[in-house]
Amino acid sequence: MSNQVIDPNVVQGTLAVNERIKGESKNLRGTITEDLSDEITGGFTADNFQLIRFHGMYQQDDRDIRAERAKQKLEPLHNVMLRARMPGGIITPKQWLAIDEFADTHTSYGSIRLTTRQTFQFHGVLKPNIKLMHQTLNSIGIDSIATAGDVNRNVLCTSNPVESALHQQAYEWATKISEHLLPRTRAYAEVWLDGEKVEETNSPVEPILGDNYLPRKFKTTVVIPPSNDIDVHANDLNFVAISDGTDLIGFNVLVGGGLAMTFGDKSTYPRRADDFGFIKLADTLAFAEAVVTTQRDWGNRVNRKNAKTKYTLDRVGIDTFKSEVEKRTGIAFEASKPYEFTSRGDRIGWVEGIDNKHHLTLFIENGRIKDNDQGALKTGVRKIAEIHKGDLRMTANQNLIIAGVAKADKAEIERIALEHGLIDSAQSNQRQNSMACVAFPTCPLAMAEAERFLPEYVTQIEGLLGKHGISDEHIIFRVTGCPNGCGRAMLAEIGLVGRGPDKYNLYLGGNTQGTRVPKLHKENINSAEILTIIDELIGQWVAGRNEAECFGDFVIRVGIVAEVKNSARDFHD
Ligand code: SRM
Ligand code: SF4
Repeated sequence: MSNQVIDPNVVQGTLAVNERIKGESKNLRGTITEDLSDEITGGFTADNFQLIRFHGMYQQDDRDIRAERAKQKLEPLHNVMLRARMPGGIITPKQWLAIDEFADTHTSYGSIRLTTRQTFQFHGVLKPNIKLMHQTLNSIGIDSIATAGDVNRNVLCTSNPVESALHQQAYEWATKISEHLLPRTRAYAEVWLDGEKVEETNSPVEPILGDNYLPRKFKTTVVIPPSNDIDVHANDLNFVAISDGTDLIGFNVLVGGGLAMTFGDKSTYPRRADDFGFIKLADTLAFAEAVVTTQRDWGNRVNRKNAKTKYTLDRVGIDTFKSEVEKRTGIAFEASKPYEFTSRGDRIGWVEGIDNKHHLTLFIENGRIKDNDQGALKTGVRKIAEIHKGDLRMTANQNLIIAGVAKADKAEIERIALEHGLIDSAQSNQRQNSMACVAFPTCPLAMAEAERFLPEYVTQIEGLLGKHGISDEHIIFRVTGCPNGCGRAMLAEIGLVGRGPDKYNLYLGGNTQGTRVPKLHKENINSAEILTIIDELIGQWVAGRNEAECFGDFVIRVGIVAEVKNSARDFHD
């Protein structure tokens, strides 16, 4: 009889295919190098299709031309999307100029796409240019290690440049956490940077992530209240900055947020993160590691749809998970310190920091930086980068901050921004508080349009706000092209989730602080039907709201949708 001890917190069963792929990958090397020199296909084969994700890339093709190529008996025009690692989203002007040039010369879309996780993506890089891309990035101090795959992803940090001292400290922790949780394998350097092949003799190679890496993707933030601009409840692990007024003294730790679901599978749901308690600053890395290793050991490796930390917490119980983290650190959580979130959006326009520097937040619709008929945004940002002496900051709302501008340089930067359509005083609050994921044509999982659909649709919502006499107000409105939730519609006051061409589920009832998951109101309806519903609801809100009551609070108070209090129990009710 076997005397193996079965851990009751581990799901038993046949392991998911990805577990074999990771286990056999020689710590993420696979046969990527061999695939790179295969000129017969523009794509990556079998396991390597998954493994390149751990190096920050996804294989894609342009879905607008997929059917046409199939008719011509051609394989899809394979290319890769790259996502850079940028803890806290900070990039220097010199780095910006280099990525701007690469986007022009080596990507099929000629754009830089700012993401909802404070970094940028290149879309449409062909196989012969992939190595050059990594080497170009490396030459300016940027990599794309672990921005995708079953690892800890890009670590977010509140963009706030105003309270510069506190931001600097929080940013340093975001960077330290990112570095601490990175894979230790040298696979990235070997495959992309022609790094020397060194036998990895340590066993395990990955002391924190484990040689099978994590059961699923893992997301971490450092947030500075009262701004919740990085949306903590979308993330597995959050460090809420607590200060004594001047300096950071520690963090409240929130665990188990996440927004994805699968239509028709009630065991999946968007979920808020739970409050575990306060930790001292010096213990931050120990706690980050303990949460990650607990999820590593207890996360579901049988069913990837139930593999994220949010499901582990609901399966084993919050108290069990929390005690395990305390056991692994040898330190108990203290009672949480009080804090409050009051906003989520970026402050578009100029603000002055306590360091007397000026900061200009540019609203970039859907994060797409490109020159086209509507404006020369890309040229404008490049011209600013050519003269700017501070840094640039990508926000988790897909916007860009020109940070640290001296008073004497303000006028010239503003002139360039105005000239290139980067500042538009006619832009409504509604537009500035609306967001969509990428979806078509690059995302292989998209069921409905999102990024290409949003601008015109927001114009129609602006019309409705005008009709009801509240043009200056806004409702947090977000669209995602499928239920994976990349545009964070599952934390919006009005969220649209794509089901098929011009078909969406309509969710209502998130709030302005980002602390509530919305609830399904109507299923599988088209955008015109949704507009009629929104029109009627805005009318009711204007007529019946309490003072300063946001749209999401109103629809719950008057019973249009029920409040989601505990996702596992009541999201699908
Ligand atoms: Fe995402 C997959 C784009 C933020 C949940 N996401 C994808 C892929 C890579 C499609 C794929 O797997 O082939 C999309 C590529 C589209 C393209 O062409 O660029 C994609 N996700 C994005 C971005 C670019 C959306 C954007 O408009 O900015 C965001 C990049 C973030 C980054 O820089 O790392 C992005 N994704 C998110 C978020 C929001 C967040 O993290 O704040 C979520 C919801 C939060 C969460 O994780 O619960 C999110 N993406 C997903 C999921 C569902 C994960 C799950 O728990 O099941 C997938 C699919 C998957 O992993 O299987 C996915
Ligand atoms: Fe693609 Fe869906 Fe994510 Fe949108 S939400 S980018 S459609 S995976």
